Amino acid sequence: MNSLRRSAESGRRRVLRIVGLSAALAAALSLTRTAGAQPAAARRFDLRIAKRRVADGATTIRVAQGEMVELHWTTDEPAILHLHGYDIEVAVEPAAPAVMRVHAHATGRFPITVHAFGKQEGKGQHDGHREVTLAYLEAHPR
Ligand SMILES: [Cu+2]
Repeated sequence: MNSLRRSAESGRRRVLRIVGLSAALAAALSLTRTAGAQPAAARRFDLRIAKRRVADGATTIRVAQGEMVELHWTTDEPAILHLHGYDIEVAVEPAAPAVMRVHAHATGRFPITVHAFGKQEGKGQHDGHREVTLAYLEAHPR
């Protein structure tokens, strides 16, 4: 009877130890992830702007919440690109492709607009210029 109780006790302790271990492991994993020592493989999307729109038609980029996403932009004309919501702005030129790197932590549908075609610098966003929506980033809940 006594030994039975003791083995039940040690079994419970073992379970506790395993739970503690996996918690530590999870903490270590999330630490390396936030430290960026080993960046999670990003999902890459290639987008080509031609004649002031996204060529090849794919204008909705669907990802899952929490994914690392890379939008690789090429263009036939200088442009300032703005991903709304995440508020990421990049300048892209024919000779200089641009990458938007997004950790899709927030769900929703976010427009990617051009602030200025033909300009290399985009100071003063939403400065009265009409924005052209090129595409949407959709981050879906897991
Ligand atoms: Cu904008």
